Amino acid sequence: MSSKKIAPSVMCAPLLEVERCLQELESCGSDLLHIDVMDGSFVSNYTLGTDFIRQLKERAKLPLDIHLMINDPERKMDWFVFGEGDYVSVHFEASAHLHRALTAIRARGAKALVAINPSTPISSLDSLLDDIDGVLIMTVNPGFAGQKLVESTIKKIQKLRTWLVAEGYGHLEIEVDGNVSFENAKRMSEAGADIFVAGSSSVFAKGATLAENTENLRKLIEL
Ligand code: S6P
Ligand code: MG
Repeated sequence: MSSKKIAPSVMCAPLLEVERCLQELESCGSDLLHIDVMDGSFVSNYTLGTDFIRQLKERAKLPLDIHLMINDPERKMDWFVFGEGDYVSVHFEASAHLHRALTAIRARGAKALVAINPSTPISSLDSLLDDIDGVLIMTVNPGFAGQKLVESTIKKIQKLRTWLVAEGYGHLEIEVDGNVSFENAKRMSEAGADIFVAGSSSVFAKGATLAENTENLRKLIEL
């Protein structure tokens, strides 16, 4: 079985049809549900919130992959419902006390990931490697769906994978988020990405069903 995971981005679903989308995503082989949380401060947008996540957690069969694009996440971890087997990412750029946030995530049995923006160097992760289960590489600047890939991030994925292996942390997962399109996904996979956030440029692309798009994406990321 493949270790590559597809994480459809729920903010890209037609929000009044989330229930139908969930059923389709669950039956067509998605691995995680990517939930974008934006606070209007760390990024210039608002998206899915605490009540939505609570209800989703009760209903969803797949693990959640909560991407917190919020300032000072270490003060807010109790606001969010998650647990064993879920993934939670906090941004390096958004916290002065990252270890507190990471410890709180792991204490609840979830996987703790650090997210880094396209301009944040991978050396920022140096003192975090023992405290994380993976790294979320933003391949666009966070805030919106439908953006164009920041091309230099492909090399960054490869550099991160090489560095993690050299440091003895090759088991950490690399997640990519932003314009993970049918054109870009294969290169991201070859560079060493494990988890693929699938939004408007793949799973939710117009003209085909969620199942057809997921199958196409799966073929591209399997190496
Ligand atoms: C962006 C957010 C992402 C988007 C995803 C959309 O700030 O973190 O998770 O939902 O990137 O996918 P696409 O294919 O429209 O870029
Ligand atoms: Mg995201």
